[in-house]
Amino acid sequence: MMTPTPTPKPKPIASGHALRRAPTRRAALHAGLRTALASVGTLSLAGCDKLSNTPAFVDALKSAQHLSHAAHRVVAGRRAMAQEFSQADVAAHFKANGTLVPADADYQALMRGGFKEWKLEVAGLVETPAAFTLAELRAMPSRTQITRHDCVEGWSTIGKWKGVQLSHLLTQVKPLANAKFVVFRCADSMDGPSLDGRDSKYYESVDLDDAYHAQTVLAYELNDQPLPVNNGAPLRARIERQLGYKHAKYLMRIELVDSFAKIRDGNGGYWEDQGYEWYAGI
Ligand SMILES: Nc1nc2c(c(=O)[nH]1)N[C@H]1C(S)=C(S)[C@@H](COP(=O)(O)O)O[C@H]1N2
Ligand SMILES: [Mo]
Repeated sequence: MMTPTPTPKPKPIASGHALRRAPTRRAALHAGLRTALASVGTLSLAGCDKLSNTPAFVDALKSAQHLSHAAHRVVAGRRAMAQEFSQADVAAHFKANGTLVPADADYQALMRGGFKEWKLEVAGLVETPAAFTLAELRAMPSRTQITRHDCVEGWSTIGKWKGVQLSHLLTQVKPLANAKFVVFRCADSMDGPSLDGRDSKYYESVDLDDAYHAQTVLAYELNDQPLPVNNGAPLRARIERQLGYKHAKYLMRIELVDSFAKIRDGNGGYWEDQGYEWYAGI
């Protein structure tokens, strides 16, 4: 059976919140590229010009996100693996993007302390909420994988990640029967430290298929080194079957929820609230 997916709700950037900052260059770039990518997808179907003139066909294109989510489920199944590469494919330098060093005071303090005081909270719809130190996470069974990171801005980098499978943590905290999504809460504010008092921290979410997927790891190493701050230290998510913006860096808390309708603008992620697709399948 298909899991229910949130309806994609494209909407204008920066709508609603009078004090919200103007769209950044990055937001515009991300949005522009998505439009470009979408039209490439449409072009490959342009031969079917009779079809493409019918309103039903246009509607079908509009629901492409839904189809791609469904197709992943039906054709590939929940266990389909993202491609893994060999050591020789690993790029000399893994590009960093988005926040490079969170300016937030609480993160800065943790960073100065070498993340010894940092803990990952796991809470929400679980039987036994817990918090894990980095040392505790490192002592758990680990998975190492060499994968290609694809950013919506049009670049890719192959890197080697080591971390604990999210499924391992979930098994420990025991999600309740009504839990449907995992929400990742990050340390970095996207609008500078609380411009208007509104929470602007980066966040993301996945469904339980991706949460329990073998390649979904919370990574503390990149290319055999402790995860650099630029790439999300001390811990970042790897969601290998989806685009770069799903891979939340600077993890602070993980919440099991039954819906993200009441979280921030209700679209399941920072970029999703700016109009991106929630399901960013590659
Ligand atoms: N917390 C946080 N996570 C984030 C981002 C961010 O700005 N903040 N940017 C996202 C985007 S758009 C990409 S492409 C990747 C970049 O990861 P990297 O810096 O390791 O290349 O992180 C994603 N996760
Ligand atoms: Mo990205």
